[in-house]
Amino acid sequence: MNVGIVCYPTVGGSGIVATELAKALAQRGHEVRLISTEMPFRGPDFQVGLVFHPVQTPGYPLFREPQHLLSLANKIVQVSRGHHLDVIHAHYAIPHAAAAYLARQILANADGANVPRVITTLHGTDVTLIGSDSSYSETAAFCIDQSDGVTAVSERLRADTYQQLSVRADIRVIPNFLDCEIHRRSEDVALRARFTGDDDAVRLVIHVSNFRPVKRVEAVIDVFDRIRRRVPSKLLLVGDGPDLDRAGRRVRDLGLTGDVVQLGEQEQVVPLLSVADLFLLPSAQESFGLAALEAMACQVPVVASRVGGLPEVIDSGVTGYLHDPDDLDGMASSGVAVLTDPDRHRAVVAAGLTAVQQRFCANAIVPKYEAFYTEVLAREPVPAAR
Ligand code: GMT
Repeated sequence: MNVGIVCYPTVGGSGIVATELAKALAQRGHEVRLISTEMPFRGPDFQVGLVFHPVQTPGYPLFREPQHLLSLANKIVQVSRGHHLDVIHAHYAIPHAAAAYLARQILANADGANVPRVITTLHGTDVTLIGSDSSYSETAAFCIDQSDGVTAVSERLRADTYQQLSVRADIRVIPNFLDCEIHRRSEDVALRARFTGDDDAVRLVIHVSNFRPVKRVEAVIDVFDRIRRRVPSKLLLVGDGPDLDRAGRRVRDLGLTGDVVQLGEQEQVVPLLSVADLFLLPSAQESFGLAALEAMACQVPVVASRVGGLPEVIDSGVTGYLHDPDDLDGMASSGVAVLTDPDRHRAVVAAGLTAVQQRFCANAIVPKYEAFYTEVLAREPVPAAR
């Protein structure tokens, strides 16, 4: 199949999932075209069957804002014409579903036959935060409905989409996934010693995110503060984003500078997760929580908020721990319990790893996307407007 995958290149789960899907589809013999403004974060090295098409958006003195939607739609049309795309798979509705819709209209009007089908994957904030904002809700709902197929990364996001947008499309749930060959614990003793100061008693707590407000990084620091009063520990902060400064301020205010290591944006998270003992994710919202899944795959127990799709990823008390977002004491208690009881730590880690291997590895999920493409291609296309 010829598949065009449209995604954001920036750090964020939707771009990572789209890129992993592109790599996996190419490995399985499909011709895949990755369409984005730049090579996505964790983008592929050279791989047969996978080509990157950058989107350029020229400025003009008259424009106060870049016309990205138009240049993206234009690029999709060109790639589709040049390479006979069967499917345009838009990851994150805004504005990718709109660009894909516009491209399909152009192709249908100009070329008639061989018009690719548009599939949109909803990732979370494209519905729950941005999509449902009254500045975008009408266009977001329209473009989602105009897709030939729609998927969501969790049951919760599917339900939220119907609740928050006037969408009628039949939404298929296909959960996120990992390349489980890559996401596996491989502990580097020297790296761990760098963070623990070679003190075996010190536990390593980690948080990986894009430091947006929805991640509640101050809550990460507050939970860590409660933990380190009871267990000697250090906190590794991995990532960058608008709230990194707030996190730094909170660290200073609480006098934790010596116990918190800021590692900035890191493309390779597996080595860091592999030395960690506990992952904190007290987000306000997570449609899925890919970061939690990555931690579980690397045998790190997760303490997270009971929000969005996280209960579909973490079975609280079995494969990790979920608490109400404001229950920072509860999160700290679960963290302390798992850090101070080696049997409990081993059991949670083993159950988490089994859950990942049974439900969330690429070999279980990528065929679901392939089957969905086939199903959508067999359906009547959404008629093009004239
Ligand atoms: O964190 C964000 O706001 C960005 C967004 C993204 O596109 O990366 O994350 C969402 O998509 C991920 C991949 O499907 C999910 O794992 C995240 O849970 C989801 N984030 C939120 O819902 C806040």
